[in-house]
Amino acid sequence: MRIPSGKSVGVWLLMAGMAAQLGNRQATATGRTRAAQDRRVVRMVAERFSFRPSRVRMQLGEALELHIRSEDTSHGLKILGSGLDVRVPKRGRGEVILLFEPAEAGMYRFECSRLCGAGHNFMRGGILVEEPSDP
Ligand SMILES: [Cu+2]
Repeated sequence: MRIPSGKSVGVWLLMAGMAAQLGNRQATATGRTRAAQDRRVVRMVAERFSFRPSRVRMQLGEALELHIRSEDTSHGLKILGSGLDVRVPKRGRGEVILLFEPAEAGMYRFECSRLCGAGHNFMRGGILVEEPSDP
């Protein structure tokens, strides 16, 4: 398996109130401009011992905005080979938003990076980055 290198990524932690503000701002925007990069928003739930969804697909050239929250204790999400590793706050403490802009197509595996219990090693998934079908 080829491990692609992730590039140009930003991570920021938002508490619930700030996340709502971001949501409002997006809701009042009148569509994206031509120059803006396509952004795919995926909401993910971490709960012992899985991520839902555990598989995400995106196209090269898109930015993936992953909103992750926990339904129990704190978890982590680490995208292997990308240098990205975020802490997912425990239930009720908001969500973490991770921006992933891969430089290459391929399968990016991710896993929980905070020891969360007996099934911790099963908390895994993958982001499939596909070449656009019509370049
Ligand atoms: Cu874990």
